[in-house]
Amino acid sequence: MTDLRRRLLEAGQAHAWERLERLEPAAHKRLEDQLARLDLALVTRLARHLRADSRAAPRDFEPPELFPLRRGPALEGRARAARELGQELLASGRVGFVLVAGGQASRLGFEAPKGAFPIGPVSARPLFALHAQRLRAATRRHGVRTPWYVMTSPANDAATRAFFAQHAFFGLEPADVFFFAQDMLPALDEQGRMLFAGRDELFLAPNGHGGCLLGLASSGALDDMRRRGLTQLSYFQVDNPLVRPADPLFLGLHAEACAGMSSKVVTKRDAGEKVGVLGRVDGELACIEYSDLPAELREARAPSGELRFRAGNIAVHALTLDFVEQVTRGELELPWHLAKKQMRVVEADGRVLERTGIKFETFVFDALARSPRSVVLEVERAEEFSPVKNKSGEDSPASCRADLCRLYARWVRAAGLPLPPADDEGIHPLEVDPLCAETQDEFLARKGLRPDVRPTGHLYS
Ligand code: UD2
Repeated sequence: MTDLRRRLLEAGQAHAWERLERLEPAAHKRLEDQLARLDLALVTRLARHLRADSRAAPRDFEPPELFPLRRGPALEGRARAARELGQELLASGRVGFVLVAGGQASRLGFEAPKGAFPIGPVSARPLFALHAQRLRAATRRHGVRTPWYVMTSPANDAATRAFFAQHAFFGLEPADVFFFAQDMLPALDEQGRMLFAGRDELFLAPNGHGGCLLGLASSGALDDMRRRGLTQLSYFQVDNPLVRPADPLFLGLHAEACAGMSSKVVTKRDAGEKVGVLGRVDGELACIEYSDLPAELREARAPSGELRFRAGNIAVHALTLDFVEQVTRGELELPWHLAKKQMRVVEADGRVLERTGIKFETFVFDALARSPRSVVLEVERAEEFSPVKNKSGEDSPASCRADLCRLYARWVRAAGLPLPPADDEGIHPLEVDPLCAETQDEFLARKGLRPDVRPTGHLYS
């Protein structure tokens, strides 16, 4: 008890001790347990960081070197060799898959885990199911297991596990799905004092998707990966149903370059699109988040008229297991990103107030700077990126479903198959199950395809 008091005082959190002393026994025990589990040294560092937060704008920001989408014969030759290498890696069962699904779907106004959101334009399959189909497709194509490491957060962990169980793991082997919850960190007020969500409860917030690196280590996932003989990880986030986690080209380019961490990018839609951009910051590869990119860089144009900084981050990375182990060994402290928010907090006397609080997050792409080598692969947006983020407008369920239908309509047209009637917006309601095909070439190679004609549209599976 006195030890906790001493540690709280040393950490500048005397108010937490005073609150504890005023609580009745059951509540006292609850808060005491929570405080005892806290890494107070980390809280002290966060509070210090708050006082010293003066992230300077990058001095020198250059576009990254890309493995481009439009390739001449030499690069096409490299791409072919890389594809073969990627296929070998997949077929020898060396690749594991990491999904980050810890965030809340609050911008979508959806109460369940975001992965449970129904997105298939014809099948209404949820995001988790579409990702699972892609892993099943990889299993079928390469004849290997596709271990899947799914990061949740304490807020959605139970619901996520229940959703998988309720859907029989979407046809995957339950033994190949490994859930782990990311850590939570206390939110602080502007003076660096911890805030409370209840009289006997700290205000905790997820530590950002950068937390997945430490989470992989602390949950035992890295040990599991070693036991399975994995060497490469394919990282993706839950909100993009077009993501291709088992892409031989990307995995092959990454392995061939002996890179620690690599990324896929698309050309930004416009200067204002809310994606981070990849670039070299004072010589080091980095992703600058949209909210941190100064307006003159955001709007800057190359002589061709294109955006100068257009390499939009689609949050798809390849990482070697060695690299993840190296960055998580000892003290990995990725830079902290602070988010100032109005928070509903509970004072010691029980009053509920709106106060300004600060949440602390780390971002996985900040690990790029630690990777001695890295590949930045440019991909076609229409084929690989259409995230579900907002309730309406851009990057919404409606825009995402329309993007999926447009892509599949191209394949169906190229195959000379009939299209279902278009709706008022000119969209043909169509869906191709990843188990049927993940690219136009695969679709065209399938013989005797016939759609399942449903009231909602045509489904190829
Ligand atoms: C992210 C990128 C942005 C761009 C875009 C592409 C960040 C900060 N920004 O923007 O640069 O690439 O994606 O779609 O990443 N998550 C967790 N735990 C957390 C926080 C997030 O698991 O504590 C997951 C979340 O479930 C989602 C992903 O990380 O799958 C991205 O999080 P976001 O939706 O907050 O990021 P966003 O869309 O602002």
